Amino acid sequence: LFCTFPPSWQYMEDGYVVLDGLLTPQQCDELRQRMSEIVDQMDVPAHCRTTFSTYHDEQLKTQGNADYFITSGDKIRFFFEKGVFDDKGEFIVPKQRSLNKVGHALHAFEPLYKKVTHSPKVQKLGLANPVILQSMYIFKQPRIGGEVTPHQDATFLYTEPLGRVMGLWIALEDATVNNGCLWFMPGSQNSGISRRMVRTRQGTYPLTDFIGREKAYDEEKFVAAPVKKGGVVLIHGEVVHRSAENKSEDSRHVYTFHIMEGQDTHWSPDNWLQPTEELPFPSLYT
Ligand code: AKG
Repeated sequence: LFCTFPPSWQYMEDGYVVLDGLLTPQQCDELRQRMSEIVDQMDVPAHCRTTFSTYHDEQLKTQGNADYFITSGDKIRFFFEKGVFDDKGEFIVPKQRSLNKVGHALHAFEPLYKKVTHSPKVQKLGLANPVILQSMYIFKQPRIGGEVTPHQDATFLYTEPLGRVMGLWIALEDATVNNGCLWFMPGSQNSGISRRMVRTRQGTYPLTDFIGREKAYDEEKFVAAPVKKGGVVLIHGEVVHRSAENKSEDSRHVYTFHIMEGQDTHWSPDNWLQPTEELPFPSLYT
């Protein structure tokens, strides 16, 4: 992936780079404020409300979960932390503290998010035919924000050739070692991918499966990437990264989205995420 905006040698060398000041603190606060309104108004999905007293109910709930996820590419949907509902589907934590993430089309349907995604600074990345694949708001809630195990984004967003996907991960609050910042294995973007998530045959459950396995990575090879509020991490699609649980009292909100260089790139029809009539992958330049 060729870029002119970032100090690209570091991105090429390490597979990621942290850049300060993509957004002003005020822009970060506006995005957070808007998300707080979205959460206030959210409809909790039915499968989260289903009580599972029998094996059959549990199956239905699992399938509901899978359907809700796989059709979320062109919608704004809600994904929760574990243990935030009681067995009747009522919140046992404050609603605003219950979510793991919101995804995957904030960039298309929420004007403030759309504006940031297509902002001049992002357009200066210098890609030929960039398209936006997906977007997420990740909360990493105080005390209950779950860990994200080591992975490569190309596991979920596979292209041929590889090397055409970049994540932008924008800190809307300071992301620190304490509240669950990202950790990277520098240089790990150069060895291909170890695992792919693929759609299974239509009409069968589960809806997705993995080909291959994540490797066992040496903990010591990961380097923390703290980011100041308003800063961004550019993430190569094949760099191995993770984030720890958030056991602190501070949240760690981020807005993140993925761009693909669409020129001479084949988007895999086996990926969970597919462009739809409702939302073809929009060009970064529109
Ligand atoms: C991803 O979305 O690929 C991440 O690794 C995000 C992890 C996080 O925000 O903690």
